[in-house]
Amino acid sequence: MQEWKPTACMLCENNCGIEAKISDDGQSIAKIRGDNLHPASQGYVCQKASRIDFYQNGIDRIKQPLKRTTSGSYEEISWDTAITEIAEKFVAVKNSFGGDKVFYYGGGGQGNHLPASYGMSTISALGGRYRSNALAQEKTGEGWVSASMFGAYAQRGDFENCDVAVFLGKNPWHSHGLQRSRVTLREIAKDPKRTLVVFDPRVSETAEIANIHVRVKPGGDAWALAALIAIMLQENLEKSDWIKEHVSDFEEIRDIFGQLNIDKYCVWAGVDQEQMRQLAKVLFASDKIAWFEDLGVQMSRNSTLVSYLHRLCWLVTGSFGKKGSQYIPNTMRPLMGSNPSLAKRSPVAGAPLLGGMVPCNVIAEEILSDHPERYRAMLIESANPAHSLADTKSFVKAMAALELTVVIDVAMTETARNADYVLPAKTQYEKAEATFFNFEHPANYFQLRQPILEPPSDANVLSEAEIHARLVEAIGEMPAEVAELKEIMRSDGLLALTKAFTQFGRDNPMLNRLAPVALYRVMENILPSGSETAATLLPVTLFVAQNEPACLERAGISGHDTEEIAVSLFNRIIASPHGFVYSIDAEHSSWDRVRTGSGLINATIPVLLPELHALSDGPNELTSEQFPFILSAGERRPYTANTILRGKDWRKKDAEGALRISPEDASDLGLDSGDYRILTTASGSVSVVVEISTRMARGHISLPNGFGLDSATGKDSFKRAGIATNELTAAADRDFLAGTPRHKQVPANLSQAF
Ligand SMILES: Nc1nc2c(c(=O)[nH]1)N[C@H]1C(S)=C(S)[C@@H](COP(=O)(O)OP(=O)(O)OC[C@H]3O[C@@H](n4cnc5c(=O)[nH]c(N)nc54)[C@H](O)[C@@H]3O)O[C@H]1N2
Ligand SMILES: Nc1nc2c(c(=O)[nH]1)N[C@H]1C(S)=C(S)[C@@H](COP(=O)(O)OP(=O)(O)OC[C@H]3O[C@@H](n4cnc5c(=O)[nH]c(N)nc54)[C@H](O)[C@@H]3O)O[C@H]1N2
Ligand code: SF4
Ligand SMILES: [Mo]
Repeated sequence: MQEWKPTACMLCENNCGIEAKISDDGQSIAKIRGDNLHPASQGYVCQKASRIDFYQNGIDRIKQPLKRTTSGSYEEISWDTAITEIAEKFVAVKNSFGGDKVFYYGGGGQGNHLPASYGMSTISALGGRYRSNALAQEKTGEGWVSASMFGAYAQRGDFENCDVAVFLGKNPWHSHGLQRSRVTLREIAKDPKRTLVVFDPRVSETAEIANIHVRVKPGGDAWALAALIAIMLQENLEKSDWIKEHVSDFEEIRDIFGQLNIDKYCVWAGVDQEQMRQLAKVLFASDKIAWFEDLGVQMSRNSTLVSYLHRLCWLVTGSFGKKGSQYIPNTMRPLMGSNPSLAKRSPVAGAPLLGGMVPCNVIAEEILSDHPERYRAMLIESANPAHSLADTKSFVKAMAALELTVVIDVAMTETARNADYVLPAKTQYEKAEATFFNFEHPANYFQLRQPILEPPSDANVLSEAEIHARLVEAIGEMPAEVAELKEIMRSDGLLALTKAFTQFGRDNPMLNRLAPVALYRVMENILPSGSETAATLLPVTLFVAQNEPACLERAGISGHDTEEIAVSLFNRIIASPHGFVYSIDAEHSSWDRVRTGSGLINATIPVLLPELHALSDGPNELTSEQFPFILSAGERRPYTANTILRGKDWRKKDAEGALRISPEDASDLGLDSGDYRILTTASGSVSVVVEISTRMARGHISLPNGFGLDSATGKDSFKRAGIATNELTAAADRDFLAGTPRHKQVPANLSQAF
């Protein structure tokens, strides 16, 4: 067995640092342990980390470039043929319809964000404008609300130091999202001076240990939060001095909530009014409250409005910009744009491009129209939208309607199986990789993982950096400056290159747009072997050096000018395979990142006020005689990891992904665990295995996320494990503004298996 090598787990956004031992044949990851030297995870891992060889040696791994034949099967082609044909076909689409008709989807999963920058180079070379990824089916509403109130993406809470932790539709025991999640949750729950609060219709693993579990009705969060705010304002339980100092336009909010009928709202939310009043007192008594919203409210009724009400809770309780509360971290790259304007729209549906992204739920609809501005080609990378987006059937149909679809992935996914070309990428353990999910505060970290394995000898695979560099060259757009920059790097080093790159970029904006592929070509064979895919980080370090030099300096990264600081940071990244702290915030840093002009937080978002008023009409009934259940289509469980791990052997339990149902409902229907039933929604019908679970409330049923993948068993035969939830969902069932899907409340029916 070889020695331990530092890397990271890529099965969820935490990206815990791990150390891996490679088998003697150099082909597989044989042993895993938490990496004590990782600055954020500090040795922590959950039960899934040990499963990552099911990714590295996944059953559906692709090893050669593939082209779809007229019969629908795939033939292996050479890289030269693939690159030449794909470039020609993209250019033909550009010439016939315009480069903005080439759509980019994906670019990064839970553990890899470098491909997106390389992919955007290909799109920029074609003149593309429209893009999207999974964020535009979960976090764009939250991002836009944050941008409207804070002028920045304000999302994170300081759970380590809080006295009260509030989770809205979030089950961090399994889904994580905060570092060392289970350790932190246990510490809060056990400390009599601290309070763990969970809003969830289910007794989730987090709710189970919570001190206050608000068992809201599915989709009832808007009424629950509105009632909570109203209680605090009507009973003078708000932090009024803090509000005066930090918030603008709060009086309008006070008026709205001053008149709100708390009794009715609690009934509509399905919550106990006494419990809400007790919670209001707990919040008023605390000065350190950390909050986290996730899919339970973001893929839910009133999703964007709930993100707003959630942030109003921060204001009423004074939960921002101080220890133990909400903060804005100094990230390497902002995950989402922070422009609250609704002016930019998608070309066919006219949907606002929140965070610059087309809402996932409108993509297929736009392609399947006869509108002259519809997209004509798509490049899909590190994503599986034919499985992960609402209404699989429409997405597959949309792919077929395009002139060209190209998928870049490590596995033959459900999406790849519908593409014209499939390009095989190196895995995240065969190239240097990183994520921009670095959200810690006050000390923030970054980890560039070096490759720990060679690709299998029969695999003809490339990194995304190399694939896109070749595509941009074949399109004929590789910037001419590359040769000269390479010479400068060779003769005078990285600092000279950085200065020349900045200077050349001023004269040629295209060099900036294509910087990732250009710098990759400049630095290949010069950067330490294996690190070359990190080239795209140079402009990122310039960005951070420009914007946050004081935070870098506190972490010991400094220089005489921006380029020197950037180079110092870049060198540290390359030399720190365990990850390192690159930024330390001051007490005021979050406030410095509030970009509203006045420095105050905006309490009102005019577009959402009609929605807020409309709550007084009460909720629409979600169920009916035809569909008496509310299905949550996609819950995180111990052995789910989006669609990163394929097949079922990696799961230690729940291999089929059972439908969970309450004992009361099961008894009404005469059901036992292990029985099969037909589950029907307005979009489809599937056969499910049932598990009776005391976690579920009456009327609420739940399926896990990431099941229903079709793994190859032969050339054209597949085996499916579990339910592909998006065969049951509808793209039109979405938020009025962000377009985010309402997967947590799909009306459904259960009937006898035939
Ligand atoms: N094990 C595992 N971890 C993961 C992932 C994975 O696939 N597997 N995926 C990662 C990804 S991409 C993401 S985005 C995160 C998501 O992380 P979470 O959002 O925590 O995951 P979910 O289990 O989908 O939903 C959280 C909770 O919402 C509750 N819920 C359902 N309906 C409602 C409602 O109407 N109101 C409220 N308040 N709650 C409701 C559910 O009962 C559930 O407990 O997890 C990440 N981590
Ligand atoms: N009904 C329903 N639908 C959902 C959800 C739900 O709860 N319910 N959850 C949603 C959420 S929150 C999310 S985030 C999405 C996730 O869905 P997607 O964004 O589609 O992503 P993943 O399932 O994480 O798949 C990642 C893909 O990247 C590939 N990959 C892995 N490593 C590499 C690499 O190094 N290079 C390349 N090129 N590819 C690589 C994997 O093989 C896989 O195909 O699903 C969403 N869909
Ligand atoms: S799946 Fe577990 S070990 Fe892996 S990154 Fe997430 S929390 Fe860490
Ligand atoms: Mo997600």
